[in-house]
Amino acid sequence: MLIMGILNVTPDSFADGGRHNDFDAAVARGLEMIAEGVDIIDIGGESTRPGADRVSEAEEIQRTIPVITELAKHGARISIDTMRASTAEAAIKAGAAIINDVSGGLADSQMLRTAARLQLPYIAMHWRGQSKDMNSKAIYNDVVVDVISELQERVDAALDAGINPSNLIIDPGLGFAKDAQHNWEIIDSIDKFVAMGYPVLVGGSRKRFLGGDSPDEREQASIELTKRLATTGVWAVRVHSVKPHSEVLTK
Ligand code: PMM
Repeated sequence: MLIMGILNVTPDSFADGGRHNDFDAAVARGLEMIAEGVDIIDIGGESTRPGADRVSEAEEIQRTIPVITELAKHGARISIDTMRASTAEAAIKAGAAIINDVSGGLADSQMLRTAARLQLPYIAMHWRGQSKDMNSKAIYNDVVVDVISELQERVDAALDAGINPSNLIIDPGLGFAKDAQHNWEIIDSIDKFVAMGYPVLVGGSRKRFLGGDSPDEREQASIELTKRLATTGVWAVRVHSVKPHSEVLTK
């Protein structure tokens, strides 16, 4: 299982916001992750925590592109965490190799076609709407059945847009329009997502459903989750700390 290290270059992300919001600190953290053996560095300039406001395209590009350019020079495999086709394209030009779109192509009508044209891996996450009001959309008949069917719609849209099936990666979107119970039900049935036939990425690290009062208190639960997912056929986990997660994978 691969480790995707989170590098949010945002002043307001829920877990590490404010700590890496300048260029030097972001690059330093990226280099540290490379030294720790990270497989992919996921760089984002727009917070998606519940209730977050959107940032402008210019701001998103200004935050992420210099950091991508610098870390790509050091040989890092980089994904760009963006819902915007324009930002994705700029990031790819700067050296990113994967597009991580939390909206699965729903936020920007140009995204799927852009990803198809760029012929690079594209991560489609399950999403029901912008972070501002996503918590009100956490209503399901059967969360596993519903999320799989909505994710399958995004898979079909991606393939229709010309994305090569070998470039498609799926993600159930833990914490996005889902309450704690929903997230745990998805984790309990993660094999059903794996059975959809595409590599599965899971991003649970330090999210609220893990319990605890602060993101740091959720660290231990995050590591436990990685340990649990390691034997399920999941392709990669998206995590804040790299070393503790790679350690449980090698044990
Ligand atoms: N979660 C966040 C942001 N981007 N991307 C994917 N593919 N999957 C996720 O679960 C995901 C994501 C929110 O967490 P953050 O604020 O720590 O980045």
